[in-house]
Amino acid sequence: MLEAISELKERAIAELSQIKDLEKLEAIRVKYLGKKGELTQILRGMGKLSPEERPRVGQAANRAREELEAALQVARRHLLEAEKERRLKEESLDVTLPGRPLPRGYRHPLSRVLAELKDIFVGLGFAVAEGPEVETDYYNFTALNLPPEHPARDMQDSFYITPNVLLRTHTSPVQVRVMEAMRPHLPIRIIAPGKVYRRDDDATHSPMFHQVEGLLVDRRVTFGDLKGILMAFLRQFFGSGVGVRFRPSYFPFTEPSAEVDISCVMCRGRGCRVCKQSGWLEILGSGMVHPAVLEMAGYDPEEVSGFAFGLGVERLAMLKYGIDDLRLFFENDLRFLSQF
Ligand code: 2NL
Repeated sequence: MLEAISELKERAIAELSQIKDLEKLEAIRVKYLGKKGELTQILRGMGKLSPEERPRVGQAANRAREELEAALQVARRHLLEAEKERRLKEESLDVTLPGRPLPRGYRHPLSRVLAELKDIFVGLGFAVAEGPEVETDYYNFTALNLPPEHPARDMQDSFYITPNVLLRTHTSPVQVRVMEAMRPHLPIRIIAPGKVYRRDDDATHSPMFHQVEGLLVDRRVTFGDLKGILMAFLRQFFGSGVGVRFRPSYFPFTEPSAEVDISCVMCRGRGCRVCKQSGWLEILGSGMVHPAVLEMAGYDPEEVSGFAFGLGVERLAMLKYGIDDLRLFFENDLRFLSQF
């Protein structure tokens, strides 16, 4: 019987050394140590043994059980270890692989032009000022010397929230607010970029568009200063060869006033559809700040003077990139936007 135990143990260990997976291991455990396993059968047969033999066989059987259990344990650990190694190898990440590229984004053409305008004017010594898009009629009209009967004040032309509150129709109110806030500090040298709103909607007009206004207030500011700054700006934005002309004009908030034309960027002044055969493009409005505007903001027009100008960002972007329909800016069609 002792031989049978010893033989059984050798056989079980030999079988264990061959196995490749945990199911096989379990099968071996059941086959030898299970309720109906071979070793269990042997123990059951011990009743037939003599009292002298019984303890020795019992001890041998128990030791065989312990050894087998230990061998099973070792084999199980090896199998688990091998399985882990295999998975580590199979599931390993190659961190040196290049990442999946994200689709490239694009700057909106209006954002690009706006950024370029800011860069140029900051380079000329101007600070960037912002303010509310919902304004009182005082800041939007009255403080800018816009008379009560002016058409821009009409509900037909502007978006009113209440009789005294509306969406700003230009960024001038920002400049009025800065003048008030800075007084008596001089000079004031700012641009006011941002959204403005007017009741217009067709191929060349959008109810929301972007404006950049500029303002310089100091002692002894002249029309020559205005001309110098605008020439420097236009040459940087359109190129040093651009032709520029100043035409007398009228705005309620400037006196004298001038509109500024550049030589047509499409035909270089020869005459085309864009410039309506004139060779010139109207690009901005400007003038010396009206004394009444300075006075309402708390400045003595005998002591200080200033110039101001205003331009439309969409129009500049259309000329710079040869865009012929204003609505493209607001439709968010990627076929258009991905070109910038
Ligand atoms: C245009 C004309 C202009 C101004 C805007 C201004 C602002 C203050 C005082 C005086 Cl606070 N003037 N702004 C002056 C002249 C022209 O804009 O055609 N814009 C698109």
